[in-house]
Amino acid sequence: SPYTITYFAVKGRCSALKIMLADQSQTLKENLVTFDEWGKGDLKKTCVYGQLPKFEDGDLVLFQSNAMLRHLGRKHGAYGKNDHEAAHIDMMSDGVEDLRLKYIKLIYQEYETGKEAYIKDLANHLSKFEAFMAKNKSGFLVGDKISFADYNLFDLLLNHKVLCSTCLDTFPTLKKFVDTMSARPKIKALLESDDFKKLPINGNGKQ
Ligand code: GSH
Repeated sequence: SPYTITYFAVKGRCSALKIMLADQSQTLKENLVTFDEWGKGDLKKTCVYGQLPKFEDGDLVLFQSNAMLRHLGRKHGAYGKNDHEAAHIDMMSDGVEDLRLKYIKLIYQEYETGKEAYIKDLANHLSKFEAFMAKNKSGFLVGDKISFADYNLFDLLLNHKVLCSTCLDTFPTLKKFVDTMSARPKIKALLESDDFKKLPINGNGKQ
């Protein structure tokens, strides 16, 4: 497969993409960048927004992790069966991004002072995904087929289970979703692989 990802040795913003590619039976070449190497600045200068991850699909070079998810969603039939579904998939994935940004802010800016309040407020956010998914009945966010928004949500829920192991206990649909996603054979194999397990979730050791 022609896919290449260039990123730091963390799960971070690449793990949803890796889960998706594994589940879709696609191989991915990984270039790991150390923080020392990044600090030299040469690679940074070549990045459209001065940041990683960088994704390559043949001649196509992409920055922005959500653009990568959408590109792969389009290519691998994980972006709904019509425009109506695609719009809802966008809506859900943008909601995942909103929560991911809050999570990243907690991890990198206020872990010591903000964790308790974050966990207290978390149910308010998770309940929105719970309600939307529960209405759909298929076990996925939108339609009856897996989409990039499902992979994105799944990844963020895994991170939150590490932050707070009980956070899904009051959300049966999300809990079942995480269990079902984790049991998909190719996802299970990825999550249990040493290459994946050895990566910390975040770059500062907090989780
Ligand atoms: N919105 C971007 C995306 O989704 O790809 C965010 C990218 C981002 O925050 N990259 C961080 C980075 O490159 C690592 S996760 N930090 C190093 C730097 O900014 O110099």
